Amino acid sequence: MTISVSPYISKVYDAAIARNPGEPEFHQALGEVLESIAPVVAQHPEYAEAGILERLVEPERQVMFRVPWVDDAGRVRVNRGYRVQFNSALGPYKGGLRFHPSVNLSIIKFLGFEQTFKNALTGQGIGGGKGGSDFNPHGTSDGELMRFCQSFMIELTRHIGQYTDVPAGDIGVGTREIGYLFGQYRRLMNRHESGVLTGKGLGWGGANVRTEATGYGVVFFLQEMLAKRGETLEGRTAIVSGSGNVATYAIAKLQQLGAKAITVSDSSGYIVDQAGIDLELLKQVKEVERLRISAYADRRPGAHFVASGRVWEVPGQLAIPAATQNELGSDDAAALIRNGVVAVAEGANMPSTPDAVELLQQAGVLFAPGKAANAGGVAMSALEMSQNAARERWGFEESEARLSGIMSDLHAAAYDASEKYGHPGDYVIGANAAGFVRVAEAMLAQGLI
Ligand code: NDP
Ligand code: 2IT
Repeated sequence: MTISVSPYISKVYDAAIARNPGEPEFHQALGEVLESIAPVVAQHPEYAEAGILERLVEPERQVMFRVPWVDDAGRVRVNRGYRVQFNSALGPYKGGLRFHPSVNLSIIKFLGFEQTFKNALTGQGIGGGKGGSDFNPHGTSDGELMRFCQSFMIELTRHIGQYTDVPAGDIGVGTREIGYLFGQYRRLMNRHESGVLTGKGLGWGGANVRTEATGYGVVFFLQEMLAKRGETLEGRTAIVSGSGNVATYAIAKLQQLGAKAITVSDSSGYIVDQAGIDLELLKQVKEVERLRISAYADRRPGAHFVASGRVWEVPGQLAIPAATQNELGSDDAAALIRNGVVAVAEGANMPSTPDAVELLQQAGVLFAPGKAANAGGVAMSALEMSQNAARERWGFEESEARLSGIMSDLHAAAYDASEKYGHPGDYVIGANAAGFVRVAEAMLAQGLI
């Protein structure tokens, strides 16, 4: 993307950097969004007059708290908990909780900032927020995990509610963790408030297709982008990183639509399986037995595990980074381009560095940023909230059809905005612009908030 940024935008950006020192991921997200909405701000002087950008880059509320718990050896452990409530102009704060040792304020703020525009783009009534902890779920027992979740929720309870803030899962937080969190919330509040958390189990308020929604949504978005160029997924080979919730269900949908994912990864390395990833084995290794990904290769003839190197060096026409932020850099983008990649769709949040995005776009590769491509998860969370409020449960097929419709609308909104603001087919500009306008208009209408 080559666009010029106005002095107003530069001033807001510089002030935000100075006010939030030592937060590189937050700075990166600020830079990406502020740069790409420059054409919108140029057409709307009223946004500058109302100080919309100065307000948008400042979270409405940030909570950090101590989470004490006792491990199986009887030792006291202390983690740090976070909830950053970024923007509630469009609805209750909404966004996941991440449990990973790398979690810090910068990461939670970048995620909450991005979430605000992603959620706006879904067209659902949800604001943006994010939370989590530097707790490491790897190597902890089920009892330790439960005690940690209960302690975390004792504090988080004060800040959330179905009309206030509705957390869900993210890295390290799936249905098991949501269960322990929900149980503790219910106990503390003495009310069965289903809509306070999403990603619940199907037997206790969860929604069909929420588990699958992010991965399925990424592939629906990919399908829409390819269709715009008269192409399909059929017969394509995909390079996928990660091996958690998003990666697993992206691979599942690729298979259903006639494409083949040949890689998965985790923080220990990656798997290449030219026959196509065996989904049942992947789920057995990662979800059921919770092993490292190398166990997949031990049990699958023809597959091999690579402990060093980069998954992006494996040739394929599609790429879906679905692990974590900044996992795809400029060398990786160059390798993908060399190997003939046609499209990259971000399953993770901000997995590609700015240099990598620029290289891919310059090479004419279709590029879907996370806030568009992975928005299916949070969109389905909003539908889980609707079902909870109405005490209803929709069937799997109906839910999947709604998800597919939302991803198609979202693709159209991002594409149309890319055209409207002078960069047709640039989904980074399109997604940021479309999401931003919805939030900015609501903030303007609601006065100085
Ligand atoms: P999971 O915890 O289910 O899986 C995460 C995967 O990424 C694991 O394979 C993990 O490997 C790997 N990973 C995590 N951190 C790192 C790291 N620092 N370096 C290398 N590998 C890493 O998480 P999800 O699948 O839910 O989330 C994946 C991405 O998708 C995240 O960026 C998340 O923010 C984003 N996302 C998730 C949504 C959801 O609904 N779940 C919705 C939208 C976006 P290991 O086990 O070795 O850590
Ligand atoms: O990044 C994300 O959009 C999520 N982790 C899902 C958030 C949600 O509230 O479902």
